[in-house]
Amino acid sequence: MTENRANGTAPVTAPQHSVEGFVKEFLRELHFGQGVTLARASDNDQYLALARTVREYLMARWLETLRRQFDAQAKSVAYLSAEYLLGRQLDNALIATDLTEIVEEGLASLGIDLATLREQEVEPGLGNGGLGRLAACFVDSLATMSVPCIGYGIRYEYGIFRQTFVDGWQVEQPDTWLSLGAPWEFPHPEHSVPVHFGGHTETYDDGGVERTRWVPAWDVLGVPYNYMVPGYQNGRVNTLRLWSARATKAFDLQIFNSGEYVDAVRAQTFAENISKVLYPEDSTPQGKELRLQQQYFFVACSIRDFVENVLPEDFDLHDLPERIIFQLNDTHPVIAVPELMRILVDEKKWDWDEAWAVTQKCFAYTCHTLLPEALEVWPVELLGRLLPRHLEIIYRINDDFLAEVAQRFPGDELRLRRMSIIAEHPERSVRMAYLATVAGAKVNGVAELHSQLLRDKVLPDFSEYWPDKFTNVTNGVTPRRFVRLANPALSELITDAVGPGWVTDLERLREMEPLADDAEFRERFRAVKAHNKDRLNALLQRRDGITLPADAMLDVMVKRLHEYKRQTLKVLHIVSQYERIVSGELDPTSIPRRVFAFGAKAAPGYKMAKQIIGLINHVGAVVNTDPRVQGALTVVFPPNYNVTLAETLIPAADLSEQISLAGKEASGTGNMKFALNGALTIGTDDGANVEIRQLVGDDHFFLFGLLEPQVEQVVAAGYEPSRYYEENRTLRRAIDLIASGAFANGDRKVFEPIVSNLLHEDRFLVLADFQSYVEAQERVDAAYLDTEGWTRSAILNVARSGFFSSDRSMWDYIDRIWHAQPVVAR
Ligand code: 7GP
Repeated sequence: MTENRANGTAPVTAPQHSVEGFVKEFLRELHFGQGVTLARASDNDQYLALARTVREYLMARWLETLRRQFDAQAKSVAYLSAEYLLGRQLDNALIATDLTEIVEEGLASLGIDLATLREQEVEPGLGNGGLGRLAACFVDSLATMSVPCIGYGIRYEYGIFRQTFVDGWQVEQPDTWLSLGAPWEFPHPEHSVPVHFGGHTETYDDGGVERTRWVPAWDVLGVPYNYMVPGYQNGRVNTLRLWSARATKAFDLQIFNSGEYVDAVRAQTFAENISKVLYPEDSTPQGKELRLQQQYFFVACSIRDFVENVLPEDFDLHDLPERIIFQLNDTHPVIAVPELMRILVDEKKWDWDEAWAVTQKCFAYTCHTLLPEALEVWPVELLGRLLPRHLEIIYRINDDFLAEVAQRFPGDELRLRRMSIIAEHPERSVRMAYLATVAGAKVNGVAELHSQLLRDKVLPDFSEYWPDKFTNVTNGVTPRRFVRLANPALSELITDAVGPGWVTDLERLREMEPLADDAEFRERFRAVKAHNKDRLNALLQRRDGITLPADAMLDVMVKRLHEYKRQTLKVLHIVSQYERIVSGELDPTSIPRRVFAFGAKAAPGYKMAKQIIGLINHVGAVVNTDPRVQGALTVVFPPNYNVTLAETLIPAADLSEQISLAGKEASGTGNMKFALNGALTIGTDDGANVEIRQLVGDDHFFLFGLLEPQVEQVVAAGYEPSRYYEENRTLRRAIDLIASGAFANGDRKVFEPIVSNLLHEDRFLVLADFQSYVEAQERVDAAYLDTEGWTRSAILNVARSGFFSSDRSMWDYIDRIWHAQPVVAR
């Protein structure tokens, strides 16, 4: 019996929703939970007691939600994701329960400042970037929409590294997010699940039927940790279940018995390594064995958990597709496909075809990339060693599939080779995206352009073979965290204008449109921006000792550091403005003062990305202190960009930089957060920028750069970046300045790799787009000088971006892929 089956017990009631009720509970938690008196409590004690108090308010709803979902026998979404970039939990729980004011007042009555306690929380950074944050937005939306969902993932002991700068260069520190206590998690070791690895397979006679069984060599335990996913003020709380690896008893006993105490303890560490650390690569996976162990570990636990603990005991698995859809968040969980087949065929002893028919209905696959190097492949040697039975199953899936293709396209050998799940070169390996496509009921991209390119360029044979399998669901972001929580001042203004309903029905922002023409409203909107800039300034001073200049345009580029995202293009623009100022060509008082804010982590092994971080910081050090600039340009790069920083940075932004090479950014979700918070976008025709521009209108968006088909042509014609260098004087002078060592105390070698890459390779066409970018930035400057016009555009960006709510994304998934339904009150 698990908590999922809880029913028929006495009702659980939440503490009283009042200041007195809260204070009573809070003191009880402090005294009996933390074991301290108020007088002796540290900030951390107070924070932990507060977190536990707030979660008490959610507990009754959680139990009630589980009971209702169980009773309704409703279809659930099992979101399988190796990453969840959640952000801090406290504030989200407070807005979901509508407790913020009560808590503020209650704490104040005890002489405690809520803001101080908020700062104690270390966000669970269990993701790298867009993919992980999207998963967090999706589970938030499903809870708010009352749709049954379990988010399954890994409880990494160390999340994404903490970034520091030493002399401007990135240095990684471990993220010890659990070290001061983890008040939001509920471990359930009694529901641990064993997971097996290695060994071999053998066949045996099962009453005249030949069957296969897997004889694994070692195993670990998956311990579930449950987290609450509260819906917004709707009385629902869904579950996020993250798995942590532990050594099994059998594992260490064996060695203990042999008297090897030290080896036994070491073996335990070996098992627990599986959930130790998040791989910090984003969009360029490393084919590391531990990563495959992580992937299999969490999906094996999750499927077992759903089948054995969530479903009723007597459930007939033939009906599985009516009760579950496993949504594969990129290819990381795809090993779930052969795992379900193994359970049905080897353990439940079903026929292959019967099992395959059910399996195909239980999975759907979302692709999040267009970069060929980001498509996961696993060497057959590795997969076979770690999961021998799964490899056999994959071979069989592939054989059956290719036989089918051969029937439809007789004699088309090349096609078979192209479509095979097994690649032969450069080494024999399993193409996980192909496996996901063959097994999935649906395959989707994450923005219109991306889904189209996915069909036409990444999986063309498959989309020809199964045209109906492919669909699009444009990404979205949760308005709870990214507007309501992150931008209270704007939220108040919006609520004044359209009422409170927008938080769960974001299209209602449209009703604000006429107010763009109201001078008084524009004044209030500007006051909100100014307030948010003050708030950012205060945070950066506290956090990093950075002071922002007053009255400057805030131009922001925050996202992972990747060459395709083209942070280098923005640096070149900054350097060229600087060069033009110091050479006397540009009068610094003739342009609006700008702060160029960056936030970006580089994968620790990605050398070029780390170089670019060094360059940004070194350019900043020179530009910010050169008196000739007269404060017209300021570069700031606060380290360790994360969800928490985003929540203060994005609401303050005037300009959002979305400047990837067309055809490379699958969607982007930062772009949506900025538009919703009233920043204008300068961007290429890429990912969801395309849809943002269509919705907000060309007049309120600064478009530049080659279009995707043009990129193809330029590359096909033999792209020569040096030609742009030679022909464009501004560009040449900017690059020369970097090459001269001006940003490295005269040392020409420091940034030589960047310069030479730009001049001789430039895979992402930075130089080709430079001129167009500079011209768009000139339009930005001119537009910003027209204060009223700019504000009008900013308001229209907010009013027209309701489409980008992740609630809408969820309805699209439900409609096109999942066919699940909300469970409403009985
Ligand atoms: C990202 C994409 O780069 C971004 O464009 C998209 O908005 C986001 O997913 C959510 O769909 N991809 C990743 O973060 C990632 O790790 C692995 O992709 C293939």
